[in-house]
Amino acid sequence: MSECIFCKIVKGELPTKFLYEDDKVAAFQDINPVAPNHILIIPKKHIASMVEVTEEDTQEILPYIFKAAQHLAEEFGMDKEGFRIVNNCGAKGGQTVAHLHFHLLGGRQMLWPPG
Ligand code: DGP
Repeated sequence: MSECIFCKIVKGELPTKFLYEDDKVAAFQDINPVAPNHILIIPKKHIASMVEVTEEDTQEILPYIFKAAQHLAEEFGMDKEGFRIVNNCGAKGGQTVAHLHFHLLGGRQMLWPPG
């Protein structure tokens, strides 16, 4: 778990500017943005993926993810134009970092279906 790159970011071991932070979650720019606004929102606690989320997490952490997303959407002017939140889960879901994270995407027209 100490090798988890997002845990290292949370611990300050990889210099990363937080765009939002509270006791439960942190948010920062994606290193490989696919939209003009591409922010990752993560729990500070290590949770490998959506399937590892416990009932306690749904009460203690997930509300803070939504709070962060709302705050950031407003701050970056996405609340008026619209935005997308994505969670990739597991291999077929396209997850590449095994620490739960939500992509907050905006600043361009989103397409459907996603690839
Ligand atoms: P996913 O494919 O859903 O697991 O998304 C992982 C994202 O994490 C991907 O868009 C790139 C991003 N990422 C990976 N390593 C780093 C890092 O060290 N810093 C930042 N800011 N983003 C990272």
